[in-house]
Amino acid sequence: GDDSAEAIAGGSRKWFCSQTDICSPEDELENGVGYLEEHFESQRDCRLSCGKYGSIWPMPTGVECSLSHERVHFDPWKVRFHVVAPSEATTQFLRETNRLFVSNLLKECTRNCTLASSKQILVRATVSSNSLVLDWRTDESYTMVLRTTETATFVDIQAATVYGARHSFETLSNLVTGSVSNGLLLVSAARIADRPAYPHRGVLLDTSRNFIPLRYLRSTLDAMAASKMNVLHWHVVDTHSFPLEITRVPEMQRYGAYSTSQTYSRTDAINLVKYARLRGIRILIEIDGPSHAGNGWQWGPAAGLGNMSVCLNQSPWRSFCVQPPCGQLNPLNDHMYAVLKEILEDVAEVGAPEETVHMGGDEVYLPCWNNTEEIVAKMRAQGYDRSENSFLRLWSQFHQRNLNAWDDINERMYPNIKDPKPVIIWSSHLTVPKYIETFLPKERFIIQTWVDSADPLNRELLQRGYRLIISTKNAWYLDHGFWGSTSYYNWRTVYASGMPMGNHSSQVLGGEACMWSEFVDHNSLESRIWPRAGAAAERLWSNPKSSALVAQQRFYRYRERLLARGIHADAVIPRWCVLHEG
Ligand code: CP6
Repeated sequence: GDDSAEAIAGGSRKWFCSQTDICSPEDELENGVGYLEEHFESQRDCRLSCGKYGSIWPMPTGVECSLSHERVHFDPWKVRFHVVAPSEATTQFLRETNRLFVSNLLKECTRNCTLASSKQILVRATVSSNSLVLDWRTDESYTMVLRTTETATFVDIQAATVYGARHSFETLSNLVTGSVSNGLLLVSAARIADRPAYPHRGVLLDTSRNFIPLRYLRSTLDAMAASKMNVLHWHVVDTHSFPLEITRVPEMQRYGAYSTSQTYSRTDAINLVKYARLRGIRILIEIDGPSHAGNGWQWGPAAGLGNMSVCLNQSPWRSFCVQPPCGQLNPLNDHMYAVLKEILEDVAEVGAPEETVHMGGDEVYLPCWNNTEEIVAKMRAQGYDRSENSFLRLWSQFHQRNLNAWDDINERMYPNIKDPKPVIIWSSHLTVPKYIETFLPKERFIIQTWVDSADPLNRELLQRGYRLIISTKNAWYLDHGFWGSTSYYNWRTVYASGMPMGNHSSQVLGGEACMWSEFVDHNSLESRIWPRAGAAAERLWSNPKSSALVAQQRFYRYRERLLARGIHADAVIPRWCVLHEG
């Protein structure tokens, strides 16, 4: 690496390609280590695939990572897969993911991919488990050994599950690190052992404030798959609109959708779950409540069910909620619980058998209940005073009743799953240390926190034994920078946001980058999420110590791959920097 370091330090614009193996342990330089110049069409290609991890994003965790400095011509049409899996279902899964792999790589070829000089790529993927379960316990690890001989390139992949195997295909596609006039270049040898640091690597997508057409949910899943993210937290409904069809309660969508076309049918949702799983992604549906619920719930009085939601459209909204048009479920209306249970039944049917639900719980505004005569009167009749504690009790009973309903549904629908499923709720004043142990058992409630990174809450909840999902609002709220804050929320801010306890707590399940949709719809969705969510993806997959500066060229290449796959990801830096900066 000395020669190339010198060349850069000396400000030379001529690319100098050293013979240094990019993964030798003594090589501390991630950038500025070059390869055989003649393999690359341009200096730029060469620079972008330099470094210990080539252009792999997210960076692998394996100590065994080593890549060759040499490249071979690569033609996606010449890839042959041999799948060794223990069942028909897992074999079928892998065949389908192999097709995705090839079609993604064909998109990388800007010109003709077919090169007479490229050899066959023989990929053997061995999966040992016949389980297709995808949850926080799924083993997503894999190992990959790639070598090139006179006749062919051989890739040997071992994974416990099909999900680990599909991640290895993403890594393999990352080993395509450059182009020549007539096709692509593949690293000629590699040895990688890789597994995620965190089992929950998510994107939250809000489809209530503004409707997001189904094909953009799929494009979000495509980009997540490219980033080895594995949870789409679908914030499908909120107070603004209720686009999701609930077959048991068609009123929800009829009263709540913006229009008949701005809807998701049950079949849409089921197909989306299938689409996601093939990409190694769970779909975790959130039915937010008791706050953030209004439109869709208005039909109660006409049906003789009373007010299931209160405060909707009240004015001035600041007296009733944190964001218009308000709307908060009535915790003393039994019909509301019955309807919610039917909604949860639909949710359970749409999702995978092992999937759980997100119950919301965010931003409950106690003055809403306190300013609603119907609720105050019922509280009085049931012996509640109007102290904060009474309202907190009502609120926690809301979550407890829904948890009981969820347990009921799962026992009936999925009797083979013995462990009760934990549910997720947002951090709030119910989840502060002072109250949480009174209201929410740690075995059943996982807390998704969205406090600023300096807030002690994460540490305090971990000490009390809670499992957490981290969505640091001052870094991982992708709507920031566009409203609510004047700070500059670029990808470096996302990348720099640390995980509590480093990688040392198994109670930290992972995190989510959040795309709230007040000020985004399908017209700008992709560029607002990507590539920034990819910075979170690397935090969650390998949580490297290295800085954004060091990761920058690799991230640039990641963004180019997203573009090739049809994702309209934002620019990372001026192109000039890639051409001229080390
Ligand atoms: N919607 C819901 C939101 C937010 C939350 N829940 C939110 C709050 C503050 C900011 C951004 C988003 N729009 N349902 C909080 C979890 Cl700054």
